[in-house]
Amino acid sequence: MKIYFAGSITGGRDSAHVYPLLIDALQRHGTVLTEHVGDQALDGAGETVLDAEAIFTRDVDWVDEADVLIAEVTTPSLGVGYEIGRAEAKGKRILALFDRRAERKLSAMVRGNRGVTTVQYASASEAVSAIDAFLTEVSS
Ligand code: 6IA
Repeated sequence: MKIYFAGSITGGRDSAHVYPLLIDALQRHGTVLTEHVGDQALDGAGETVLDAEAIFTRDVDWVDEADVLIAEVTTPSLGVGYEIGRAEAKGKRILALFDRRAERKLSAMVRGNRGVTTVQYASASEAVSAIDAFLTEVSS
């Protein structure tokens, strides 16, 4: 299974500490195309090797190639919102994970979207369990 992991970069790295744990869990189910999103050295300036157009083209191709998209949506991100919308338009299964301990409210465009499975977790292990349940269901 090819998995697109989406998480905030330019939107802010406030939730980035949890991304590697989620990526580890995803790697037990398949190939994660976007492991770099969890790179703790990546700051809000994003990748410096590629220009913005190259990043966009590559990421859109990967969304289209992926079987599923898993998005960590606690820190709001234009890029993650775009990727969710594109994955939905392409008929992909989508899981959105939101940390309900955060002092934020999740956008109705995710929360109210029946095309997105949303799980509001209260610990990293709850988020990992949600990933395991979702991907087991998707691949059955
Ligand atoms: O709007 P955001 O940057 O928070 O969007 C994050 C999402 O878009 C992630 O899920 C990535 O897949 C993708 N993305 C956005 N920017 C980048 C990036 N560098 N490098 C890799 N993936 C990205 C941004 C550099 C830019 C300032 C020129």
